[in-house]
Amino acid sequence: MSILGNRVVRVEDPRFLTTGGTYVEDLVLEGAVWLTYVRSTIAHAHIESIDTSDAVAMPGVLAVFTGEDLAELGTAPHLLPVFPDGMRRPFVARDVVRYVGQPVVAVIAESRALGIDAAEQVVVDYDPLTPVVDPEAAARDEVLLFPDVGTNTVTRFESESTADFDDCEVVVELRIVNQRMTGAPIEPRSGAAYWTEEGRLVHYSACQGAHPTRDLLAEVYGLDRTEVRVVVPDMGGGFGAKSRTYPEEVALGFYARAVGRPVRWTESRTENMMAMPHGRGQIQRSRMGGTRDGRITAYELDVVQDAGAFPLMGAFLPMMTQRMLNGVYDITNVGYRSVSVATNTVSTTAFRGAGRPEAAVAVERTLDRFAAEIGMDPAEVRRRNMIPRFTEPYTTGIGTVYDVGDYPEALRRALEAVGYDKLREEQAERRQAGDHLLLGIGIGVYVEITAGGPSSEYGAVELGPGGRVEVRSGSTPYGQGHDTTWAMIVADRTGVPMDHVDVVHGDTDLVPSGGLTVGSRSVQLGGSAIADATTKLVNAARQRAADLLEAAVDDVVLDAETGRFHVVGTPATAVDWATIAEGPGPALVEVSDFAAAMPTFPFGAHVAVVEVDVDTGRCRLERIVAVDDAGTLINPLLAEGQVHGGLAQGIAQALLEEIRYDADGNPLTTNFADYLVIGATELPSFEVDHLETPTWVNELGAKGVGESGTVGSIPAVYNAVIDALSHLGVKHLETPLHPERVWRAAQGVG
Ligand code: MCN
Repeated sequence: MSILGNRVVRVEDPRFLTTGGTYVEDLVLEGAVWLTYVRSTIAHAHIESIDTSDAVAMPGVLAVFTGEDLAELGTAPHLLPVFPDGMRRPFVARDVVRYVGQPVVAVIAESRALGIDAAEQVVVDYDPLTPVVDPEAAARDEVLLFPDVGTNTVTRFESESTADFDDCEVVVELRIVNQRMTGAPIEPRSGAAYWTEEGRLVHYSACQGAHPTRDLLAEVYGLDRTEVRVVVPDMGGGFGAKSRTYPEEVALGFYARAVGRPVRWTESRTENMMAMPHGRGQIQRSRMGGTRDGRITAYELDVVQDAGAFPLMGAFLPMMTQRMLNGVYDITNVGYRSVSVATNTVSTTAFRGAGRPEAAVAVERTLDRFAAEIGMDPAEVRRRNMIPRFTEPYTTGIGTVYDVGDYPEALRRALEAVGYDKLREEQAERRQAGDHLLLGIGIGVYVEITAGGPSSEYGAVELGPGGRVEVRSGSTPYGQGHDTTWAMIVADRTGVPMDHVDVVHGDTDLVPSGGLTVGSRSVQLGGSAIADATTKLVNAARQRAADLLEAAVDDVVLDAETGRFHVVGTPATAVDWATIAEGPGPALVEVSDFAAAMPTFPFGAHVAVVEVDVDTGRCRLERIVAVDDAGTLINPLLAEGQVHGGLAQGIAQALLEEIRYDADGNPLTTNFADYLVIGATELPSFEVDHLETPTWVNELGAKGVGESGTVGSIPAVYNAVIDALSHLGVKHLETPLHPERVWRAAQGVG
């Protein structure tokens, strides 16, 4: 029996739960000194002068650097070549600051405490410029962040056609704000760097991909990739925000060279909230039209994406929103336009779901509005417009090709599990009785795209002494449980017990290549690479077993239950992996750079049940049923864990969390008192179920699951709250649906 598909507990956990992980901050680096940044306190200004003399004079301060000192590094490379060159970010600000939190001065000191004290002695004189914080205002180009570029527009994405609403009987329009969020990883950004005597740069980083960081450092420092070693030790979460190693950290090598010592940096929580790039920040205008009997015939979306001060991944994400525009619906008459604009706020980047939750929110929320307008049950409108089950590639109205899907079944299961009809009855009864606790039921059916970016990943397996197998993976985990997952794949194909499998990742000297752990791509690409390499290892081992058994290789089989090779029909005479490892011949090593033909499209249906107190505006999520399909599951326990985390972050977006700035660009949410990170007390027990529709895109049949929980839950909870208030005439609200906003709507006060 295969181990795949079993609820195997994580092999990582005994270590995490006992001796603890080793994070960048835990590394012992002899002679290391600390980097502290003086950060801009103003959103948009000319730097008139910087006085570092008092800081420099402090005992224990090794050096103080301004942007001028770092001029030789130039500006940070753009993520994408389409971004205007004039919008590149300096490592430390020069002449102009463009967001609160931008590094202005770097202090290198013997201790962290000393660095903080010295940074406070630095005096920066600013001459304020008008800030532009609202992306819709920025799109008007009245205030420019980069006058030389001549526009705040970073990039645009548009569909070839526009939607035609002429024949629609009913048209609804919404303005939807996907507010700024932060990933709030337990471990903030953290890095350390030093130069070896041979001139190699060694850089430790809490980042979502060792190799992309290596390549970035090689580019910035003009080094060959072999001259850079990046190590990602244990890591306390990333949620997309650590998919790029940012200029603050990239410059560590510069400081280390300048002071001739290892330099380390771990930002504070406030710095993390203020200066680690945020997620979302997408304003949408949606328009949906159709017939009074529930057929949707036209749909379009206009997007303004807040890119923040210097464009990063966030500026690109409207492209992902465009690709997922249709959601699960068969609508051919569609249109899409987006503009990504620079504002005087910290940059935006990926955050769990990265452009796909935005698409799901738009279509699911607008569909609910359409259903309300025609007076039809929203579940019924969904059924009438859904793409039917398909197993061959399906091209949507916007032109995206999906792999496999069974959306009607996901919805059917979720509605059945939640007891939809009974809930509707209860809702009607409560309304009739004038209950102050209103019941709301919301549906979010979604399809999302995983491995939507670079489509290949590295994996290698090596047979070692005693029959142990070492896996070398190009993926960098930060909470997903890859060690367990990879060990299961190897165990399944070889019969080698999981505890005889050692997994190596996150070190560019030990693993030659690798990509980012983003877009829920690791299992389908990295897992497939390891599966592929393992199959090759079995074949190579079979040859060696044949020699040892003095048999023809075609007659030798592996019993994957016991991990022993034998001649067909004579299992009593067998050789095990340990014997094969002894040789003769060199160690058996197999490598795979697995490339997928296309991304995969996980899907699901979430149903949320909320109770809204009409007197206080408080929304309590009572239940959430999540039916998710990530194809064949390697480990349902871990996949469920991923869904749980995703649900929490999606629910948080609907109800609680929001990064806010005032009109001058001052961040208002710089700690966990202001930014309401969701906790267990705000969450019910999740009711999760899985469909498993294998994809044909990879041999494992696996799609990604790391972000699905977020994509489905935001619209489900969002729709549930509006549904609770709908009989009071409330048609739409913005998220997060915090008590004041809900109370005002319920009471009809503006
Ligand atoms: N899995 C499975 N079967 C599948 C797919 C996945 O059993 N068909 C399980 C595997 O155990 C695997 C895990 O789910 O280890 C996640 O796999 P996958 O969906 O391939 O996602 P990635 O490993 O590429 O993780 C990336 C994804 C993203 S993009 C974000 S953001 C995210 C997330 O994972 N951030 C996280 N999960 C997180 N979990 C933690 N703890 N912390 C974060 O910051």
